[in-house]
Amino acid sequence: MFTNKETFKKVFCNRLEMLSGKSFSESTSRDHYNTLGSLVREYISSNWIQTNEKYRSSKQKQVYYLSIEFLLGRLLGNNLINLGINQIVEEGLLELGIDIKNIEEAEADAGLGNGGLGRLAACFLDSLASLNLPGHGCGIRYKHGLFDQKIIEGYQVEYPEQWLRHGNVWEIRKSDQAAEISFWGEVESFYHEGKLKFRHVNAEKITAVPYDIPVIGYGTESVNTLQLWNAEPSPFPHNKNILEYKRETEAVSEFLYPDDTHDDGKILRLKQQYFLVSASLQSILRNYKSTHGSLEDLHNGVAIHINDTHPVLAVPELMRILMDEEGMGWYEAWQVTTKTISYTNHTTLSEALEKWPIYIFKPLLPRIFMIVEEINERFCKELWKLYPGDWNRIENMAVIAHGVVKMAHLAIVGSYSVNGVAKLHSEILKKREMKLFYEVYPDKFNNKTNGITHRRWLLKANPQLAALLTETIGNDWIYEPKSLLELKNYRYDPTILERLYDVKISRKEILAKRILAQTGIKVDPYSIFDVQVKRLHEYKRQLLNVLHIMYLYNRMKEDSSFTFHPRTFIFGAKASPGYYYAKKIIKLINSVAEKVNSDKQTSEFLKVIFIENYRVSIAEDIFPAADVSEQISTASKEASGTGNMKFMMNGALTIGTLDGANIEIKDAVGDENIFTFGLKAEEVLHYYQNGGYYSNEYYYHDKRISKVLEQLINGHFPETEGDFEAIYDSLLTQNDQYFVLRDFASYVAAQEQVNDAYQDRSKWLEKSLLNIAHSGYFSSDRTIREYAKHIWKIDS
Ligand code: 26V
Repeated sequence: MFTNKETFKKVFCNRLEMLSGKSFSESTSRDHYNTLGSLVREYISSNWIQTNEKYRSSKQKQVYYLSIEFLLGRLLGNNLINLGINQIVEEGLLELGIDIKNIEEAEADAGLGNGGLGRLAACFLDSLASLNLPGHGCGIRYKHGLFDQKIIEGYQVEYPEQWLRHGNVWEIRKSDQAAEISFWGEVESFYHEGKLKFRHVNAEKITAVPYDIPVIGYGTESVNTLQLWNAEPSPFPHNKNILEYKRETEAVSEFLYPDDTHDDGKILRLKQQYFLVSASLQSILRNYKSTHGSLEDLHNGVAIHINDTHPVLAVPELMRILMDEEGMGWYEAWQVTTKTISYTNHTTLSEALEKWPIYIFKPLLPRIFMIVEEINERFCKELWKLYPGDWNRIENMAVIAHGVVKMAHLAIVGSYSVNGVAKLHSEILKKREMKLFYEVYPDKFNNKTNGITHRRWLLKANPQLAALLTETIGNDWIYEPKSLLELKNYRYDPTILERLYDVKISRKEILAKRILAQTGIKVDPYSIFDVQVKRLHEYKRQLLNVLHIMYLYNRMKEDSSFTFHPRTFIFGAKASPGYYYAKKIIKLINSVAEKVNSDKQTSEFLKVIFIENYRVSIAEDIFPAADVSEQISTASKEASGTGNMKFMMNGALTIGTLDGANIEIKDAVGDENIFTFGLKAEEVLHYYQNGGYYSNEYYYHDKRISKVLEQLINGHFPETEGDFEAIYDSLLTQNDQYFVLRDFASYVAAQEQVNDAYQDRSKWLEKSLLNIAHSGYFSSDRTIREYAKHIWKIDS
């Protein structure tokens, strides 16, 4: 059906009528989207079946990537490109008078993630399939993804997201493969053939129903699977109120990451984690057993990867199944488990490290808790042998201590590989956060620097740049992104550099149009587009960016001869709904935007834009349009970052701290092609350990700082009624935990370098070209090859 335009058009029109029950002229973009989606799904269905057949018959080792988040975004455009049918489809539709862009816009983003961690999982799926590797995702089919953000009078307001409202063409419900998940109840012991055994009784059961989504690789025939679990009432409910039971059950897959400030929210989140793990393991083991029989050699046929600690209950759950259902003894089960499970850590922020209170964990998951207790006891005994008498150390390393279960400790003890996501982050894990564990298990620890799929973030998001690259260096880079290095040969070629400039301008025009439509503000595509898009968090220091803008504005007002190359500062950020302080920063960005954009004296030079509801689909219009990439976290805090790589690949220059993968970006492009500033990780960590930082000193000694800080509280922003006092206090009274004032002067200086560098157009373009040329290393294909070879031991 996709072999030529004529056949495609015919099939499309027939299917459209059949599916929508409308004539062509009555049909809408959504009808077109559903039609095209269903044709694509049908087109790949035999490959999907054959891939599964092949995996079964060859007994090839499979990887299962367990993740509480998969931030997929839209699938249609990517699937068409990966199948190599985008051109036929686009042209065919055009002949029917349909613009494919409108069809793509009809697809809702699958926003089943908060940010970096969830998007990484989505990039990994694309790379696994494109490298022909047998790797599958296991997740939760949340009814509502990450909230929709509206900005009302400068404040963030959240609305429930509704991606499934119009159905989902990509999923197939597999009710015959449902699994039962048990909560609450008690554990009963009994003897069987002379052995002490345990069983979970009086449990409340819920049903997990899988929805399969095909994961289509670029130019390959294999189609992998993302299996998302939906929580539904079991046909055999517990003896409780049926309505209450239904409501509680459905809540398990209703929302991504429910608020866990209260115990109710905590229970729900732990339920989600066990739900994902238990359903996925039942399915993985059922498949494995159907081809291999016994589970003794599970680790030779299956690798289970846990994306952060959220799925770490895979450790005790696998133990439970192997012992209680398969009859293995502890030792044998532990060998199999710890050879099967591997773990990635994504943050060292202590507030993000999961700890579950026993009073919540034990009643909800009584048998799992027993197993965790046993893991803890055996682990502590081992430690006692290694460090006799060192109570302090053992207490610090225990899986259960002071009334909580430490999920990161369980992950390290229960897995064979622990990796960080950038060189610096992995070193910090080994030398600081997980030092004690590194001493016991030096061989478990390794680094896998993150990556992004160049297919979505370059080939699809920036077809203008992709075409220029292919014309210049051929299309090898699509298959082997390291070939982008070829581009270096053109660094002094004025024709190529000017074409690169034209591409950038054309992408800035596209974004400018979107901004105009959304905000009514006209931005100049010839200004520098300086962009910070990411979750709003104090450590990411959007505040440093805004304070710098306030300073630029002040200087212009004080001194009319002070000018610079016009700059458009663009922000996109969602704050966690309960994160009071982060919401104040969003309000501040919007207040500054209002002031600056409405001032005729400055608005030729300075514009500030807050893009509402930042998400994957909008990101695809933002990265290609950026000149400057803001990666300004407090050094040591950003584990890796992946937005930094998306900007780089689209030719933006980074202004950043030596944090996360910024360091590796700098090593790749060279000092002249990046703007770094600020404290180093060592210095930050030294301050944390030894004190010695007094933010007041910076306030008193730097007039630029005192002026902007006073403006937060002196009525400079009318009608903000004390909104920014919390920011003022955190910087001064609470001594500025993220070193915003400490790095301010150095950030201003780096921004001046950016401005100066932009004046020399060909030099800037050369830097931009070199960033693109070196971005191949940051393709998730490289990352996935490393995971496949060194951790999972899988082949295509
Ligand atoms: C979670 C939370 C939750 C509670 C309060 C504060 C807080 C702060 C941070 C987080 C992040 C959790 C894990 C995460 O998303 N890490 C991100 O993973 C990306 C992919 O590896 C990486 O690029 C980012 O640097 C890292 O922050």
